[in-house]
Amino acid sequence: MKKIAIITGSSGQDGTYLSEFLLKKNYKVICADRRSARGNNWRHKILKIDKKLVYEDFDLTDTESIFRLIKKYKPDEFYNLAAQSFVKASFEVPISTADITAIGVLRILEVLRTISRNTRFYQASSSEMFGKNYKIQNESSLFYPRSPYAVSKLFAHNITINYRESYNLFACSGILFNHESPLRGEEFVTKKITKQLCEIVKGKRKKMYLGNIFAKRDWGYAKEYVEIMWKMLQQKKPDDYVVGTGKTSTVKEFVNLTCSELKLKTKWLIKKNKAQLINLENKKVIIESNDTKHLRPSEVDFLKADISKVKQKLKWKPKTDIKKLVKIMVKFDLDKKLNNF
Ligand code: NAP
Ligand code: F7E
Repeated sequence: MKKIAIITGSSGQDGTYLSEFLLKKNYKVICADRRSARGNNWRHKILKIDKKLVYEDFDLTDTESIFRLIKKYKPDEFYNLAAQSFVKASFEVPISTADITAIGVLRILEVLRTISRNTRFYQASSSEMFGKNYKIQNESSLFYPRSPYAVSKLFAHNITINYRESYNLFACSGILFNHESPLRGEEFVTKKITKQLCEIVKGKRKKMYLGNIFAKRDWGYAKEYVEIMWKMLQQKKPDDYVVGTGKTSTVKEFVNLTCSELKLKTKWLIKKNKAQLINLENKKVIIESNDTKHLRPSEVDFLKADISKVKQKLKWKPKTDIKKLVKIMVKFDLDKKLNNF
């Protein structure tokens, strides 16, 4: 008998890599998404997994759809990766962000406690919950969320722990730091940088605009982070784990690595908070920073994971550093070669 796993948000970046991972482990994988998210299934097609998955319409704001889905499959494992996941947008649509990203999780937990108590549950928690706590962050660090997204994720995180403790559900949270890949959405800064700088090199774009280039993030490779989601659900006891690389870099450093990968000779001109990146070959400005459109009402300036627990207890550590990650993303955006990502 194949194990059954339901993945919400399966059409997103992590959902796609997790679907591939679980198929390799011989699971029956149920992809629960809004129809609009599925579109032409481009991510699943890139990994050539679209024909192997079972698709179900689903919405985190619709309790009945959650109930029907869980009743139909009684899954062994349930991975909740769906969310309004873009921090900047959460300031524009805070209420729907909370409805999806916070209350959506409670809806799932309520259904599990009512009709499927043996299902093991994974919640996609986020390093954004640490927010303004600017010390290296681990499972016991203080949470200080700085956006409607982060506040919603913190509710989801706490309610997951509460259902574990109150009803003995096997419910775990992975507190994942930023993780990227060629499949990352184009609204996120890493994908925006690699894609748009590739377009500049190919002569398809003149300039790009960024917001705060001094924010620091702990960037890892999404493809290798999905293994840890599965590992958490294979343990004897449910628990929460911080997952990251333990290194941190600024957005500016990510730009520099991308330029160096593209062999672009550049120089930053920095005046106060504003910065411009000059292409030294033709003296043209190719990046303008501090663009108000991309600034947030409140920012998270520093994220860096302490991954001692996951290393020790789950015997997991990241293999891909930021330089290698940039190489993988640039290669994809330059040639659109679909294999081996
Ligand atoms: P993603 O690519 O944005 O995927 C999230 C998916 O959730 C999208 O396919 C989205 O589809 C879907 N979704 C949104 N609202 C929904 C709703 N009401 N009902 C059902 N599906 C809905 O995000 P990701 O990078 O793969 O991240 C996966 C999860 O990990 C998210 O929960 C994210 O918040 C969390 N996380 C990500 C990172 C990271 O660095 N990638 C780090 C920590 C935590 P549509 O909106 O198109 O329907
Ligand atoms: O921003 C700065 C921006 O949108 C990273 C999500 O997966 O990771 C992600 O959230 C940093 C921020 O990711 C631009 O202000 C500068 O400081 O790529 P991002 P995020 O906000 O860190 C966490 C862990 C999640 O859980 C989320 O779901 O880059 N930045 N200029 C910019 N960011 C964007 N998007 N666009 C810019 O032009």
